[in-house]
Amino acid sequence: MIKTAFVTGATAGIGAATVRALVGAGWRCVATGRRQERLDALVAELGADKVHTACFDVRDTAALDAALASLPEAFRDIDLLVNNAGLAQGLSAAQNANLDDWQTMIDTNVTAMVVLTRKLLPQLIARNGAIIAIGSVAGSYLYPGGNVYAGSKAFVNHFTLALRADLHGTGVRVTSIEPGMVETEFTVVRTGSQQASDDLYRGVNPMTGDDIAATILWIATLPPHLNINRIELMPVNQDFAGFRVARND
Ligand code: NDP
Ligand code: 8X3
Repeated sequence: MIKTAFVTGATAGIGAATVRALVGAGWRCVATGRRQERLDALVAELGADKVHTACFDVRDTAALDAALASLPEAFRDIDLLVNNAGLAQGLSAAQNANLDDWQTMIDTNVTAMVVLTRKLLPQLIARNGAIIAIGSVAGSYLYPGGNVYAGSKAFVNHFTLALRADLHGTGVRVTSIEPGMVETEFTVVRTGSQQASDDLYRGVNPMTGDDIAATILWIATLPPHLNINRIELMPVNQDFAGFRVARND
């Protein structure tokens, strides 16, 4: 039987790669994001029988409800929710940060993610489905300027693990994927600068959206008795040694 995934943030980076990987393995995907032309390109590439698109802002609950209500029959029964849409905005220290950036990250990474998850849980339970969320190493290892992004990703990591406890006995599998540096549009969005993004990833040999998508596909296709709780990935050239001291003299 063909399975169906609901992938948020499918217009770029990890989400777009995930749709390609899942469709390549025979799945159907509901692909979401705010850029219709990117969604249209996925359909042109992969086929309307494999990809249904829903163009909306995940922070807009009414638009989410409309998108869910208008899913065509072939895409209505969701077996896998990939909670991927998210962003960082800014790298300022907390004391200088822009409050609108903070609100945007909380609304997108936290609030929209829990709302969508809550809405899909009944049918995921009914179908013995699965949830895979893209948290981040930023939720575990802190760095200057991470502040609200780090907090929002710690929330994603922990909320996802907490779901496992509530879903005990339902057969629903839940996984928190926590990547380090993946070269996508993430840093362009965070900084507003392609140059800043190029500078960050230069010489690092960072992970790619395809690397994370392959991990998602692997987890999604494991035997149903097996649950990967959390998985942390980094490029070899990134690590987590981050302690600093400030001296008073
Ligand atoms: P990209 O910027 O390439 O992709 C982000 C995706 O999220 C886009 O498809 C974007 O779609 C979507 N999105 C953002 N805001 C909204 C919104 N309000 N409504 C609907 N869709 C939205 O970044 P990545 O692929 O790297 O990021 C995917 C996830 O991975 C994020 O949650 C990020 O925090 C996480 N992550 C990324 C890492 C990295 O190093 N890149 C590392 C660890 C985690 P659109 O703009 O069209 O709406
Ligand atoms: C982003 C991961 O390592 O670029 O979630 O901060 S990192």
